[in-house]
Amino acid sequence: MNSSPLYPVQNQARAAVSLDGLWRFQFDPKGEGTAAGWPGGLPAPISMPVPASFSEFFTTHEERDYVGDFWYETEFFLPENFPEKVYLRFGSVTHRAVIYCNGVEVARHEGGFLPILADVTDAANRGRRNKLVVQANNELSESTLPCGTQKEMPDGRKISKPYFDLFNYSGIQRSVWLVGTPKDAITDYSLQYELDGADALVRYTVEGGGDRPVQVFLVDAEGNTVARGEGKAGTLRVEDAHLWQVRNAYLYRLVIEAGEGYDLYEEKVGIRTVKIDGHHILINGKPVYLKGYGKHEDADIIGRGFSWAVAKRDFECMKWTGANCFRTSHYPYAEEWYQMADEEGFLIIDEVPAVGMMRSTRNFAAAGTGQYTYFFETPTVPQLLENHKQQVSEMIARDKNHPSVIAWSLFNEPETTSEYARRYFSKVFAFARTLDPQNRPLTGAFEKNSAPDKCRCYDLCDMICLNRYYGWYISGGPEIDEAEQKFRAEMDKWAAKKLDVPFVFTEFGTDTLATEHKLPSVMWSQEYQDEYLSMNFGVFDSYDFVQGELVWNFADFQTTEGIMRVNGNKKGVFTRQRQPKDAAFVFKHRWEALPEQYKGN
Ligand code: CKX
Repeated sequence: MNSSPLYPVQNQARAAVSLDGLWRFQFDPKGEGTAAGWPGGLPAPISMPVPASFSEFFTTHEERDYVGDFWYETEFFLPENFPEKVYLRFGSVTHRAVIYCNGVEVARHEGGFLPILADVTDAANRGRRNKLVVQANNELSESTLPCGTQKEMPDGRKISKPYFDLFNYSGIQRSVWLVGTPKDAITDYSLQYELDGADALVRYTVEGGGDRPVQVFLVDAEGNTVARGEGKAGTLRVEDAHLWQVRNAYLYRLVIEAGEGYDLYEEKVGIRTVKIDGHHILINGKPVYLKGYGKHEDADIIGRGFSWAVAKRDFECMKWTGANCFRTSHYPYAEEWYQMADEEGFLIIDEVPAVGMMRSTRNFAAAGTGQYTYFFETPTVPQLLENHKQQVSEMIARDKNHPSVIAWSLFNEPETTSEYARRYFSKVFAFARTLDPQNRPLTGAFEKNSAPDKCRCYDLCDMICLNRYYGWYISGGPEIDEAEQKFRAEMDKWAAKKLDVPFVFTEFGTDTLATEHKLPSVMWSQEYQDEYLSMNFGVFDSYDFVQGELVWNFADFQTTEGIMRVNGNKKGVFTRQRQPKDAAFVFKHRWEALPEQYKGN
């Protein structure tokens, strides 16, 4: 992000015009575009919808699996009477981008899952159409997030070799806005909550607005102003506060005004506290057991592109199973997901795109084998660390005001058994601890190699998240009883450590084909998925410190091709078309019966 993290709004002081629609697009396999003058306009473009991943539209391997530079282009009209400052705001461009307005570079950004704000006040012409060109690139490396590499084929074409288990979808996958603000705009705000009997104290800070007087109003759902503050920092007392609760959300509107209507920013906010107390995760002082999913932004045709329709269906399916939480595995999602979670009372573990920190293109198979790849011992680590910190800070800046966000996940399944990893993650955690005004818990998801007697990093976490596949990658099918013994043996070792933190399973699951039934069960059948789940539930229920279960995955999703992937990862509880497998009914049965405060005493 290049400055203000605020989501675009439209009001008497600000403009927000959507630039979503049909753009133009061109591949640049030799990386010649910049020298050939493409920043001023593309020579031979085809049409391309925005937002969407480009891959799923094409009918050839070369286009679908394309790796390298690619360009987008569109025009926008800038009205004469638009507010003084003019920005282009991209929800994200994957994985990196240079933005040009009328041929002039206005922004560049590393990282494919967080916003880019380009100031085009000088570059854009009022009363005219303006050309907007984006140079993007989707190559992976060990110094950028997520991690991976590419392979050059005999014909010179590159293909992606991710160290992670999701298709390397790329493009302009989130909405693009033309944003207008006053010159001394409000650029950010932060909130902290404290409950005082039936009242709530809301501490706020506001940035921007120049020297103008700032006023802050809190307006309830009926439109009544319930608290008012003056100045750029202050405390609002909300009498008899209506709290935002798990699966029972209540949202106020926070209105910030600088000067007399000079600038106005407003957003929905929810009053709630988040705290870890021993083994418990407390929301508003009450323990909550996390029930839900590891997800992906992934759907037919649009790939990783944001769609309100897909998000709506996903929330309806999640609610139907009785879930209350999801992890944004393995990257921060489009902001609209968090807005919907705020409305629905869902809890989010928000994850930075630190996935693939183990040098393996099949790390799911390597996990648990003890394989060690010296990942944190290479010369590119300092640059990786800088990128990691940058993305943690952009994620927290973007998402800090969402009541749905209850924890920050700083990695998924890295190597954690060496002193090098320990040094690396100590720095990431120490940095992250300085960023969140609400001091939400920090965590990360550990795979099986991060065993209780080997892992050097678990004590950095306020809550320990485990990804475990006993009965799938380890001792599957006829060996499921042995899987359970091994699983319990590991859990006993964690128990023996007497760690005073909650544990949450952030992954467990089996690949299951929706077409496959077999009695007695075999691996990949729906019957096996159900048997595996009941074994896992038995283990979760035996340990008080297990305070949540997020199954892998909400829905089947696309991955790189391979002998262990049948047109993608099939661990979905729902199909990729969001229809239930048998397991969805198993979860519905269990989660509807489990009280929100399960294991709360
Ligand atoms: N965890 C043993 C990371 C996810 C994968 C999942 C899987 C692995 C398992 C690690 O991104 O999809 O293999 O299903």
